[in-house]
Amino acid sequence: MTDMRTATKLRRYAPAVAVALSLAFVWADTPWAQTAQGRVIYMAAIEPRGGAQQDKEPFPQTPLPAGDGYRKTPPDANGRWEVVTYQWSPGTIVVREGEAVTLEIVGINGDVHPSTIPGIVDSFTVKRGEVTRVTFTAAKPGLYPITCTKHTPSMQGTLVVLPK
Ligand SMILES: [Cu+2]
Repeated sequence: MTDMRTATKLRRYAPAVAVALSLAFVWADTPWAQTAQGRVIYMAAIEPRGGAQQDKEPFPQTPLPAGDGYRKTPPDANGRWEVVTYQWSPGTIVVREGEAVTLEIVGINGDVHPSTIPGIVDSFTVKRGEVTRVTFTAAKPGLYPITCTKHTPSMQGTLVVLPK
């Protein structure tokens, strides 16, 4: 009889339990539930841009270094030329050995940035209009490049891990 009653109760509460479980999963998926760990360092993928009128400032013929990190466009129909570069902002970040760190990186310019911090984080991707959180504990002091493998060579920052 006890088993029967338990089974009836389970059947009665099953829908409520299902709703509670699905709400819990929805909540876990919302950005404000994804708590950052340790110290949060805010970064952005940016694309500083400059340009000039050909008649005032001639288009520099010297090519920029190869790689998608630099782009120079010759004068358009109105005589305006432009130059851009992709970068991390800030370019240098400093943490302490043993510190738990979260990089919260927003994509501002460029559709996608496939990236790595060799020896610290194998790979992560920053997308425009989204925030990517990269969490790690800096185990060993040293200098580590923060590299976007698409926008070479300019989109490379430095992670400085200070000894304790
Ligand atoms: Cu990039």
